Amino acid sequence: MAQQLARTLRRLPTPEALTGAVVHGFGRGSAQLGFPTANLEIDWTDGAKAPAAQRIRNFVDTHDTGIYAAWAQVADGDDSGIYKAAVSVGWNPHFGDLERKTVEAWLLHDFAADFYGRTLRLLVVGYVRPELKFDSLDGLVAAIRADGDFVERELGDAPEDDDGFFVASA
Ligand code: ADP
Ligand code: RBF
Ligand code: MG
Repeated sequence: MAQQLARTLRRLPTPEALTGAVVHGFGRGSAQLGFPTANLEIDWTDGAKAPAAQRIRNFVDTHDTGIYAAWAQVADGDDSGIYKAAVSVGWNPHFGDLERKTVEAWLLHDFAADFYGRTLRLLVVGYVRPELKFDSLDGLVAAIRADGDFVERELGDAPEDDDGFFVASA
């Protein structure tokens, strides 16, 4: 059932460049689902913020919740490669216990180590599908795997218009 989920890549008018710290979530990604997701720090306070924090807030406040396709880089980590990522934005309705939206990126790459506290750069290029509640955990797991396959297939070899957003690798 989950595999029949309709996916299209709806390109954003201009890619969204998001830069923020990787924070801890519920620890559910790897443990329960088998997919680690790097959760982006979001500043929920009102008032003035640094430009990067403001950009993340604007993104979650104005964009549809759902699954997005992105390019991603842990610029200050041991592995600063630029990789494709399937990004979940919203409420994780399958679990239904979030008090705030999250932005979580599953980078389609095997990292040798965790990168909590590092800076994640996300260039969000398109919308894939809405977030859903599934009949079972297996349904959600199958959908996430298929999202990864979809993003892997739909994005090219390298970001086309990153405008110098990604930091050059050493
Ligand atoms: P949490 O709920 O704390 O986000 P997860 O189980 O989702 O826990 O694991 C996420 C962490 O795993 C990330 O913050 C990152 O440090 C690490 N990680 C390792 N490989 C990846 C990857 N390919 N994509 C995303 N995060 C990864
Ligand atoms: N959570 C949902 O509740 N419904 C979804 O449809 C959903 N799709 C996801 C797709 C991808 C590619 C990723 C990485 C996550 C998705 N999630 C979804 C979020 C998932 O519940 C969350 O990453 C884990 O709970 C760990 O925080
Ligand atoms: Mg996570």
